[in-house]
Amino acid sequence: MSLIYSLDSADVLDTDGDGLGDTLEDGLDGYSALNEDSNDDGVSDRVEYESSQSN
Ligand SMILES: [Ca+2]
Ligand SMILES: [Ca+2]
Repeated sequence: MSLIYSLDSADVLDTDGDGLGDTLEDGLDGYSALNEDSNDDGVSDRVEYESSQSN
């Protein structure tokens, strides 16, 4: 599984600026590539995503 959220690559678009690439967010349930806090709970998508991956 390839996790592409680094902005080091010029190929990664991040429209909402949360640090997760558009392609990654488009492929995940509950994440919007146009909203840095897709579920509006005050925690950015990147923080939630990294938390969900840290096992
Ligand atoms: Ca994003
Ligand atoms: Ca959130």
